[in-house]
Amino acid sequence: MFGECDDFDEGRGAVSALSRFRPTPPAVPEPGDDGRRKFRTIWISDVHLGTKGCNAELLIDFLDNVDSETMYLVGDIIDGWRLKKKFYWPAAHNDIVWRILKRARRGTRIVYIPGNHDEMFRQFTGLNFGGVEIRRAAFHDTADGRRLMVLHGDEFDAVMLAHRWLAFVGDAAYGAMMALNRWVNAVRSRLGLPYWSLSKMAKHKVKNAVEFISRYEEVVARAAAQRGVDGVVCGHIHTAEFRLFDGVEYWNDGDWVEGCNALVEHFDGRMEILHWPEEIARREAAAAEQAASARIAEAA
Ligand SMILES: [Mn+2]
Repeated sequence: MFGECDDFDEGRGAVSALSRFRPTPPAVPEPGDDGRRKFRTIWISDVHLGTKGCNAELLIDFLDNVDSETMYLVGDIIDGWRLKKKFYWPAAHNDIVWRILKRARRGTRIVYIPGNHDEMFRQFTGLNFGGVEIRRAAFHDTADGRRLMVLHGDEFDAVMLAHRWLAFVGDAAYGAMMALNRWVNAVRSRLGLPYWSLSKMAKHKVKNAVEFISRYEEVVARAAAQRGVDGVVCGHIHTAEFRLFDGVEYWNDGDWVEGCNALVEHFDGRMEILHWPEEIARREAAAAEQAASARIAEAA
């Protein structure tokens, strides 16, 4: 399917290409859907299928352990930019698409709001593929009557101006810069030149990244306030967060590249950000405890 990306850009034939798409059965079979934690709503975004960065195994574990009436895919689910440059599509990525479509067939309402990395799907806004509704943005009414605007969040890039990439300065890039810093200064010292701190510059940039995120959250919340809603749900900056700006709720559902987070709404309207690696650790600890008490009961 994704080898046909050029067809997508052509527009023509793309709709039929997408409607013909059937993922092959999953490499990792899906367990039964009983015993899953049930939520009213789940939001996930920034999965970046088609890249090595995607934590597909963790996302499969998440999908196999939770269920909801409605699920929002808040953009950057498939990384079309990267796929066009280099085709990368392991079995686990297919398993995720299969699970999402299966969920739609089981009756979960699935709303897909493409982001900037999967913007090739934006041309299908208003259409429905296998029970997946494609929207540019959505309004979600919570169980306790709050109205939330749901969008990917790249809409604000123009307002945020330059240095967008700074928000993505990762540990690996930082570490590489530190190594480079050591090398540059070893050379400089041999040449009799004074120490020059690349790391200081880097730290300044990281501080800028923190400021960027904070400013972004405020810009998005203010835009939501102008639309007269109670809050906003977005993704895009790979930073799961809840903040209140003059009573307007800002929720970011995080990502599945670094944080592995999801945003959920409980049946009473209460919302929660789940950090899935922590949920797995908790589940494994509970299982170990249960196994231990079973052994004690057996011994008694
Ligand atoms: Mn994005």
